Amino acid sequence: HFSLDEIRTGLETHQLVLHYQPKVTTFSGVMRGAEALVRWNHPQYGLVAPLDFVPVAEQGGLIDDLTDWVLESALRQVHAWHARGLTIVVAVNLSAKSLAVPDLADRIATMASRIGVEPKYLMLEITETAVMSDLALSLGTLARLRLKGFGLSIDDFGTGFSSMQQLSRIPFTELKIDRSLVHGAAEKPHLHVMLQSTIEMSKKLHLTTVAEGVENPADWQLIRLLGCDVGQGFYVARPMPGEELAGWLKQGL
Ligand code: G
Ligand code: G
Ligand code: NA
Ligand code: MN
Repeated sequence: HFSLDEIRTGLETHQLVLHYQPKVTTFSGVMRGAEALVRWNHPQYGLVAPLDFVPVAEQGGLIDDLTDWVLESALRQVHAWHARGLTIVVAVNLSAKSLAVPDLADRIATMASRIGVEPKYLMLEITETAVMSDLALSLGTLARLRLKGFGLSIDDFGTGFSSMQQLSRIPFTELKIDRSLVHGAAEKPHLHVMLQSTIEMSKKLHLTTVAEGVENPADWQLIRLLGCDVGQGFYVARPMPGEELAGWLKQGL
């Protein structure tokens, strides 16, 4: 595992990269957006997965610098896509630790305006567990982000224990159903039932519903049938470098 100093050096020497995974409308197959996923292009170990360094950055107080780098890069990328006529929304993952910093909403708004991206083209993904672990602390930041016009997505939904009542207090615009409820749902009745009721609840809360971890055509057909708005997963596309996305789009699903 990596030390905080190694990660800081990686960040400062421009070794981090973002890959983007398409989020596609189930109805028409049109790409709605893309989720930015950080990787560390390590000189010795090659592409290192976020789980091998993001938690260390969170523990060691480096997460705000890392998040700023991710936001800056993702906003520049979405600006470049827009300039080429590709009007999509970019999604960035926020950790619970970043939400606790009071000026986060202002920092993001300043950055987006400097780069020239309207708030509606940035979606912030926050896991259900991160939000619920300290709702009082996160709520202010989330409300400010929403007021400024950024999208808010509740990520990995279905792995935590939040109630519909709690959810309705947070100004989310999107709900992403965790892949543990999606993968294999076409063949497993218990998953099918949980997926269906989660989609129904999301619709009652007027949220855009996204299924993540769609890996095969049967699960893709099922989420369409159940009225899930958007799908994401290896069946649609793997995360890819930003420059490859336009080419992938041209090729079609
Ligand atoms: O891309 P991959 O499946 O390896 O991502 C694993 C986990 O790392 C996911 O839970 C994802 O949300 C998280 N992750 C990816 N990119 C970022 C990032 O830029 N910031 C934070 N905080 N988490 C990220
Ligand atoms: O927790 P989060 O939703 O941010 O996780 C995103 C991670 O899930 C990324 O690391 C991405 O590589 C991974 N991922 C994306 N699509 C699929 C899929 O269809 N199946 C599996 N198992 N993982 C996926
Ligand atoms: Na995510
Ligand atoms: Mn997820």
